[in-house]
Amino acid sequence: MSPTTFQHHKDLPARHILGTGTPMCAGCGGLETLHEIYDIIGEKCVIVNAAGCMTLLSVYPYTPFRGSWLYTAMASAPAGAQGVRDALDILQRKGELTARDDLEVLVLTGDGSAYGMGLSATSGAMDRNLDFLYLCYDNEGYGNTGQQYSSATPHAARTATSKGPAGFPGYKKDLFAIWAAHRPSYAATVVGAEPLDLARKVEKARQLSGPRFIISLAPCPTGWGYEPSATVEIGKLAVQTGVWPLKEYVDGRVLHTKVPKKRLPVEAYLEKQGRFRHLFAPQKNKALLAEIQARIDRYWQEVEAAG
Ligand SMILES: Cc1ncc(C[n+]2csc(CCOP(=O)(O)OP(=O)(O)O)c2C)c(N)n1
Ligand code: SF4
Ligand SMILES: [Mg+2]
Repeated sequence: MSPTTFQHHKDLPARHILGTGTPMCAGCGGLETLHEIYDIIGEKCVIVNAAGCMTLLSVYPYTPFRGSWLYTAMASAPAGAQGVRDALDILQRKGELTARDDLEVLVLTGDGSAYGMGLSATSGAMDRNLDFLYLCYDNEGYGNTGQQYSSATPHAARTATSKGPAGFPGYKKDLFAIWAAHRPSYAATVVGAEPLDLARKVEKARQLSGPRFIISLAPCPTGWGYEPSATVEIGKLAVQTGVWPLKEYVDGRVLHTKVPKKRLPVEAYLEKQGRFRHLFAPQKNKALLAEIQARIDRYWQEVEAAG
C-alpha cells in the first residue's frame, strides 16, 4: 500500500477530504498528530508545507483546512514561512490587518525535510528569530516516496534503501538537541497517542513567540509494517519503552514530561513492526537487540544522573 496510489476525490467538498475521501493511509500517525494539533491551533494559521505525505491533503484548489496552505520544495518551508510572516507584518504596519486578526505561521514537514534537506533553512530562520511554529511529523523515513531512509531512521530498521540483514546501519539524528542548541523559544517532543501531553505543549508553544518546535513521532503502518489499528498502541509503546522520550526545552532547560516508571524492554516495541522483523526471525539477533537496549538505557541513566 502506498499513499500515492489513492485517488484524490476532487468532486468532494473540501471538508470531506479528511474524512472518507482522504488520500492518506488508514492509521496514519502523522495525520493523528496533525488532527490533534489543528484542533488547538484552529483556523487562524497559514500552513507552510514541504513536500511529503501531508502534501496529499491539499490538492489545488481544495484544502481540508479552514486557513491557508502554502506548498514549498522540501528544503524551503522555513524560508516560505519567513515570506508569509513578513507579509503579515507589512499588512499590520499598513493598518490592513489588526493584531487580533494576525495568523500563526505553521511550518509542517516530515522528517526528510526537518532532519535533512530543510535543516539549513531552519537554522537560518532561528538565527533571524523568526516568529513561527514548526511541526515535524517524524515517520522515520521518506514515506511519500516509499520509505527510503532519512536522518531520522532508527538503527537497524529495514527501509526501501536499507535491506541488508542488519537493516539501517546509521543512527537517528537528535533533532531536538539540534533545535535546543539554537536556544529557540520552545521545543518539545510529542506523540499522538499521548494527547494530553501533546495538548499542554501545543498550548504552551502558542503562548510564546519566536521559533517554536514540536516534533511528533508518527507511527506509519505503511512504512513500518503493522496493522493500521495498532498506531496508538505503537505510539504508547514508544513512550513506555523509552524509545521516544517526551520532553520540552524552555528557558534554556530540558524537562522530561513523562518518565516511564518501569520501562518496558525495547523488544515490546520492535517486535510489533515489520521493519524490525529480521531482528526476531529466522533467529533472534541478540547482539543487535542488546545494543539497541543499551543505547536506550544509557540515555535514561544520563537523564537520571542530571536530576
Ligand atoms: C529536492 C527533492 N527531492 C526529492 C523529492 C521527492 N519527494 C517528495 S516527498 C519525499 C519524501 C519526504 O520525506 P519526509 O519529509 O520524511 O515526508 P514523508 O513523505 O515521510 O511524509 C520526497 C523524497 C522532492 N520533492 N524534492
Ligand atoms: S506512508 Fe505513513 S506517513 Fe505517509 S500517509 Fe501513509 S501512514 Fe501516513
Ligand atoms: Mg518522513
